[in-house]
Amino acid sequence: MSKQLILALSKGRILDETLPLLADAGITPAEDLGKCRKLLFDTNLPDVKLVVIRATDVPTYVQLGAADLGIAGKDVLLEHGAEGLYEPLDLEIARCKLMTAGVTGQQPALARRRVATKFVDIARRYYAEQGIQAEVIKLYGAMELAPLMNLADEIVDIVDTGNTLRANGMEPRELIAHISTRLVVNKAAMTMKHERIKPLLARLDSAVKKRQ
Ligand code: PRT
Ligand code: MG
Repeated sequence: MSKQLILALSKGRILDETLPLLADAGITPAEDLGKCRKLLFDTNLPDVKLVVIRATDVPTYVQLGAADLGIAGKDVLLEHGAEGLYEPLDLEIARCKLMTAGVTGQQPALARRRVATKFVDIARRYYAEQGIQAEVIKLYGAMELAPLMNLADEIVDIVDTGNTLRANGMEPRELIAHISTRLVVNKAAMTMKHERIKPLLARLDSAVKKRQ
């Protein structure tokens, strides 16, 4: 096993909140992550490298050991299943809620409900637990559009301020889960590279605690 630790970061809004947290933990990329098209970066720590990838790919990289550690939203981890991963740390960034939502004032369909989402596994589990029959429709973006276009009766999506829903004539309905960003660790790496991973976890843990 390589002596380096690879930490996989989620691109996008999580990255924007991750970099200041890493800086608080004393971890800084050797180059500006935004500036170039590179995806693999050295850091100020000789044994830590960063890889910047699509959020939904982070659990896969860590699960299969291509990265030792990863930073990903709980929504992504819930949808992925995240077997073969430890989740030792809540980084408490990019907080939001996974919710059902529908057209404002409209009653949810009583019989079979059509639900548009990119979180198909989460949605199937949720509606099954509620004893609601649901036909889950996979979309890759702009879930808010689906009820307006009569593609679906309801959506399952991430809500923060609720502005996106309101702007599209929709309202939040049920809370499925509170979401925040988590640190995940490959199970084999946690054992084989424990001496290296332990101090990194400690750095991140104290950076999170310092903010509270
Ligand atoms: O581009 P891609 O399809 O990969 O996903 P994306 O564009 O949703 O990714 P990105 O970069 O936005 O980051 C997604 C991750 O950030 C999620 O997995 C969450 O863990 C976390 N997060 C935190 C959020 C939000 N807050 C958030 N508000 N992800 C998305 N949103 C979106 C939401 O989808 C909706 O469109 O913001 C809108 C809702 O915000 P409000 O404030 O209008 O309610
Ligand atoms: Mg995006």
